[in-house]
Amino acid sequence: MTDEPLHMVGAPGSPYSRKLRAALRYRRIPHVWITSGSPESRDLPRPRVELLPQLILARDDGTPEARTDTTPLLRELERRYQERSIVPRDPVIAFLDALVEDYADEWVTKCMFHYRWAYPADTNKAARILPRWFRPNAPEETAVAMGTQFAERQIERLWVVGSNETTRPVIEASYRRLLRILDAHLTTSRFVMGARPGTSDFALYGQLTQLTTFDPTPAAIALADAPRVVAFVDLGEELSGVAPADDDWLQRDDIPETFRALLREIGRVYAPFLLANAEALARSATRVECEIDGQPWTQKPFPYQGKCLAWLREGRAALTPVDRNALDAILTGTGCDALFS
Ligand SMILES: N[C@@H](CCC(=O)N[C@@H](CS)C(=O)NCC(=O)O)C(=O)O
Repeated sequence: MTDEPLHMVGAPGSPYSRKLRAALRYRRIPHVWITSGSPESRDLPRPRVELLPQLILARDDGTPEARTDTTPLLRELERRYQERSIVPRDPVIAFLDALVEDYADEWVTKCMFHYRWAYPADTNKAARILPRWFRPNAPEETAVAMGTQFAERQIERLWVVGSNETTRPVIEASYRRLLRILDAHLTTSRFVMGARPGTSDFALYGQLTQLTTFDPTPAAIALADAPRVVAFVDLGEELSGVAPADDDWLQRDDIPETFRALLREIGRVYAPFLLANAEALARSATRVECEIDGQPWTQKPFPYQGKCLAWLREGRAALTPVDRNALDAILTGTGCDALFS
């Protein structure tokens, strides 16, 4: 690997950008942060799909390419950089880490999007601040117009991520439970994946940077219900000084009850959603209609989350029979096992 710093394009209000940046910092991978829309971003290669964050990586022939999607990007960085890995050695623990990462990226992000664009106080703040990150020197009326336009566009997309009057109670109750579950787990464990952070630590951190610090409504709930989680997020911003040891990961024969509680939460909300979403996609339905946590859930089918379920199933199938049995024993009774039956 060259020592050339990697160019990363992101935005402070993008939870996945925060996820990737925190991981690069922890892993001490040389990088430069370029704010999306800034003059420095103009000459960079464009990605196939305009998503944030983007990481400019050299192809085999050395030409630069803008890559997106933090989950495969973190695995690509594991191939290119050996030190300070964030993927647990034990394939069973690595699978659990990937499952929690997926839950953060695809379910907790519903909480993030819901609170930001369903609550006027949060929408106002986002509309006032987000455009100024992209165009810090824009004239006042331009910044205000951009804010209004961006908010209208995101509010229209609430239905896509599944935030609506039917799903509101399910989303909000799951956010509050997550705070309590993380608070309990972080009372006995420095990170979600043990005494060193895994990919799921950075995925949860990414979404929680918005929920516990930027968006006023969920931030007030986090401060009141789980100040330990708020502090965890502040610390996650810069972990390059952490000194991980090889045996600092969770151990498969000693899974803490507080981590099982997190698996049960995933089994309670994300697993039933993934299954119903896949079923709706399979019959080309225009709506996902199911029950989550004993309450009705409805939203547009989400193709990318159809892939997420397939990747989880491939990940489990790729385990050795011994490891798969060990994993299934851990997942039994959590509701996550329904994903693989
Ligand atoms: N699975 C992707 C999700 C990336 C994503 O959705 N990023 C948001 C910003 S946080 C985005 O670019 N949304 C497109 C848009 O708002 O047009 C990842 O993990 O990187």
